[in-house]
Amino acid sequence: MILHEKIEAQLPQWRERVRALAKEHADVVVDTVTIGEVVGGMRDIKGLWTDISSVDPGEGIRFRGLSVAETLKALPKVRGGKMPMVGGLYYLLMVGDVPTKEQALEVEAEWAKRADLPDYVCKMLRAMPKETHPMTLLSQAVLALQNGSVFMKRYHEIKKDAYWEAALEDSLSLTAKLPLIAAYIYRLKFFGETKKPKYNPKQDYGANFARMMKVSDKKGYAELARLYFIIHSDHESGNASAHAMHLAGSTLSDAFYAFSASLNALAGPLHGLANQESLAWLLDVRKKFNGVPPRDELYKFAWDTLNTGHVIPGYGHGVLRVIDPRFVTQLEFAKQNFPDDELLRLAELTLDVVPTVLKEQGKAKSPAPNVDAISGTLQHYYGVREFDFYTVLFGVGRALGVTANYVWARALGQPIERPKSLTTKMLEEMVAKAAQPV
Ligand code: CMX
Repeated sequence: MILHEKIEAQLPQWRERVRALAKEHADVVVDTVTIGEVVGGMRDIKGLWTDISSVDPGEGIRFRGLSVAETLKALPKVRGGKMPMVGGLYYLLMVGDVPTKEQALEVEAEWAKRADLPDYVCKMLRAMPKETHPMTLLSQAVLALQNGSVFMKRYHEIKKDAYWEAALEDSLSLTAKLPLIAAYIYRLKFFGETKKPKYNPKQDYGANFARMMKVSDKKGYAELARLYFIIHSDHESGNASAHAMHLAGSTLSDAFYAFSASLNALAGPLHGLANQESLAWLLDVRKKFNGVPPRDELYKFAWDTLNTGHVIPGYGHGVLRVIDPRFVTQLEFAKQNFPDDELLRLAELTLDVVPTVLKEQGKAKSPAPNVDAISGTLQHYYGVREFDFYTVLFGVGRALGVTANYVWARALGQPIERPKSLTTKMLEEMVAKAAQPV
């Protein structure tokens, strides 16, 4: 398998680099930690290590060194498509190089081989109460697949050096099944359909997903699916879903256990849920004004949101200090494909008004839009209007990045994660000590 071959070829060199860091430079100081950071959710503490992606506050995400725009330009496309094949992105994340079209197609073919959903998983999903949240169903389905884990089966036979191979096997099977699981959940939950969708090996990941979702007679949902999965794949290691996967995986839980943990973190309103909140805010505006309001009315509406103690969803970011390039790419996609859509015009007006309002309020460190400010608008246009499903879409994309991290963490022998905790009293003693004259 191409990913196996390409990763294996790089391992001696990577392992030597890691050995040198761990053995010869272990005492070099990376960061100092303040009490503010400890009580502030460990924000900004440099304590994780990954080569899959990195986020620069002034620039945004880079996948293996490539910005979003560079990634979309460099990766191979299907014939007639403008958005890259998701298989090419997975190759880039796993291997670190831009693939040729043939290499991207090899990953796509590998997924097609593994894209089947056991009947018992569908049966389990059907047995769940109707009101179960789609994210619960997704996490359950992933966990239900755990009994097929190659890592779990081989664990006692293989040496540490070979863990990554079993991890890769599981990651490929998991990512291959996710579009089927997500589409099955969508059709079951919102339309009562129980028939299992079929993956077509002649279509790529994005086209398969779009067809299985059966959402739209408008052309272009396959292109949006490709774009959506690619830009949501990774955002370095410290975000909650990536970190949850890494932490669970560090105990040598297999990829199914670890990704279910990742999804459970993604399901929270402070993480994966903001895209639906953002669309809901835009729809509220549209309802109140019966369309796109004049600028001054929107300005007032935004202030009203802040004055009632709420945040304006889709704006601000924990790390980024510029417009999120993932927002920019989605806005360009929308302008190219449906420039006259009313909700898009409203999202554009919001882009003009909300940063001004947030700057005037003076609290948010960044008044710029993030990825979530427009992703719901795009799904809405193509007919995916069931808000509860949006985090599932995020989860399918996120699997690509977190499994690449998981495979490399095993390949480089990253240990079980175990930061040290302190009690409140210990922190207070540190404060008292720091206040004493020297
Ligand atoms: N609307 C109103 N107030 C905002 C705001 C927004 N969009 N963004 C930040 N603020 C406020 C914060 O609530 C905070 O207020 P308090 O001091 O009263 O607690 C203050 O500005 C400072 O916040 P910050 O340091 O700039 O931002 P944080 O790192 O604390 O939070 C985030 C980041 C994303 C949670 C925040 O900007 C927010 O709530 N945005 C709206 C929700 C959203 O879009 N979330 C999706 C983020 C995308 C992602 O994580 O991928």
